[in-house]
Amino acid sequence: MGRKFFVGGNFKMNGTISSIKEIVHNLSSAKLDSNTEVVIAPPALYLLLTREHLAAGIEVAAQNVFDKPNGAFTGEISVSQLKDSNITWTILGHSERRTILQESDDFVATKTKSALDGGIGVILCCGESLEQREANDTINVVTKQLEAVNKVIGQDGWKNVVIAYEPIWAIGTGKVATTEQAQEVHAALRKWLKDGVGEEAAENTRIIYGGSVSEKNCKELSKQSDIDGFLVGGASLKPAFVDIINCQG
Ligand code: G2H
Repeated sequence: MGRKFFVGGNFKMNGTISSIKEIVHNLSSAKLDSNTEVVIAPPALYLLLTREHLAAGIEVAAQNVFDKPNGAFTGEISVSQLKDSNITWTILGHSERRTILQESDDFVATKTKSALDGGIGVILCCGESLEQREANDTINVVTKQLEAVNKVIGQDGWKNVVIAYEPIWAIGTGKVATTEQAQEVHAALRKWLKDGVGEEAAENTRIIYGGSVSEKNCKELSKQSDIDGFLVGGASLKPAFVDIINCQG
C-alpha cells in the first residue's frame, strides 16, 4: 500500500473566532479528495472551537506541545490536555520556533517523544537556512535534526511521524523550492530513514514539503516521487487551500 497523501494547514499566529469559523465551515462543506489526509493547526486558543465545528474526518493539530505531563509550566500545554480535547496531532520543530524561541534539536526530540508516548501524531519539521544551503550543508543539517529525534523515539516511533521538510528561505517568502530542490532533499531524507531507521520506516513515512506552497505550484511538486504532501502556511487561510488538498485529482 502506498503512502497516503497528507496536507497540513499551519495557521501560525493568525485568525480570529470569526475568520477561523469561516475557514472551518468552508473546509467542512468542500468536496475533498478522500485519498488525502487533512490536518489543520490553528493557534492554541482556537483548537477547541476548530474541533467543535470541523467535519469528522479532518483532524486538528496543535502548533506545539510541552514535554512534561502537567504541573507548574506557565503558558504550556500538555499532550494529555490535547488528547482530552480530541486534538490528535501536533506540529513540532517548526523553524519559527527553532529560531525565534531558540528550540534545540534535543528539545524538539524530547517533545516528539512525549507526544508519541501520549498517543499524538507529530508533524516534525526540519529545514536549512539560506546560509546553510549555500554552504552545501542542507542534508547534514536536516539529517542532524532528525537524528536527534531518532535517538529518543526509536524505530517504532516513526509510524506516527510525518516529516515536513521546510527550507527556511522558502517560508512565507513566496520563494518556493524548485521541484528538483525539494525532491533532492526528500530523497536524501528517505535514504537517511532507510539507512538509519529501517526499510519499513523509509517505505511508509510521509515526507511532506512546506514553504510558500500555493494552488499554483502544488501540482508539480506533488508529482515528485518522494513528496507525499504539504505543510501549508499562508495559503491554508485562503479558499485555495481546498485546491491544494485536491491537487492530485
Ligand atoms: C512554512 C509554511 C507552513 P508558508 O512555515 O509551515 O508556511 O506556506 O506560509 O511558507
